[in-house]
Amino acid sequence: MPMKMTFRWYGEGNDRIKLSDIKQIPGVDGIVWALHHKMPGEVWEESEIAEVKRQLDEYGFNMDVVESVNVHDDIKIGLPSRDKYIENYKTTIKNLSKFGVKVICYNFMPIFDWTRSDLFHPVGDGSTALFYEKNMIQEDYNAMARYILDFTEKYNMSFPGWEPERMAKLDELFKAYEGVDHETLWANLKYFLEAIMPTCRECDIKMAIHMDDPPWDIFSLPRLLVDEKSIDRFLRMVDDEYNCLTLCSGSLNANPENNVAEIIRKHCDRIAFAHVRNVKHFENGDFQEASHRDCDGDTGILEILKAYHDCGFEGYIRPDHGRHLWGETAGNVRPGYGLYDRALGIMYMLGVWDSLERYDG
Ligand SMILES: [Mn+2]
Repeated sequence: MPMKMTFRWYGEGNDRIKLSDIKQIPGVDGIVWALHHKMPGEVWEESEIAEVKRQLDEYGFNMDVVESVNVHDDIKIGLPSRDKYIENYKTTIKNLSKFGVKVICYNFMPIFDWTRSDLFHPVGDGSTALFYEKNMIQEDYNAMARYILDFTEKYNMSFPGWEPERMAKLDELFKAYEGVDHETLWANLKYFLEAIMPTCRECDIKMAIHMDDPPWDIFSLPRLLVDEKSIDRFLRMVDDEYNCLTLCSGSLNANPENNVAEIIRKHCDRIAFAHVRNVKHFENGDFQEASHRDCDGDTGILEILKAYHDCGFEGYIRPDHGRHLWGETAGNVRPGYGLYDRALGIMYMLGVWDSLERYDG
């Protein structure tokens, strides 16, 4: 069984890319999907899942991977109301299992999901890509939230983890997280996972936590999944085959100290889902996302693919973000999620993989 190539799609009416376009990318078997209208904590109903299944069936795509079922803030903060939301999460897991879902990607980042300071930064060849300017993301969380929310409002687009309903209450949220330090957050993550592991086993669904992006604390909020040591701790903390990783090479390698290929070799059996992305570092700590070609960034894409291949990786894989190309621009493309560069990324990854299969035993 080889690795399984997938492509992230935001759903009918929410993504300009059509399933019929994705169908023309060689090697894609599955769509990484979600019910993006759902707020964290809500139960995903069978009828809603069935509707997506109907759409994917038409093109012969599987729906094995969901990204994301977001975790309610009360679970991360550790409020008494968390048990109610954990019950809802279990119901969602059970409903998803009825449609053959195998992996749930999620994250445990307080308040903010992925964070960037420029969504359309020039790459230098006429294309643009996501950019992180370290100095801009220090103190003023409102300024950064404003930048992202202005964008989503202007282009009538919502980003997972950046729900306007949640962002409107930003000061309140920061207050609620007061006192939640690294150790509290670890304990709350453990509580959540131990509560849902029996359901995951019963439903044969792996929970695959996404790395924190970027992999360091921002705005004094603790972040946990940031390097090899924290990944070791996470896997040991709940040592269960259903407690897995979404190993995101781009997120981890935003810190140049992280050797992604080494982490893959160490924990391949617990990686349920691989995000492959290339990042270019700047000396002052800024970083920019790059094409998947190894030499276009510093992440070591060839080493990463070789590590997966050597380990006999059979999990799900997808190109993570891409640059915006060939007319893709603010207003007609989801930042990081255009069609073209992700399709090029797939062809690069499959090219490397096919060569490894043939010439590298
Ligand atoms: Mn990722």
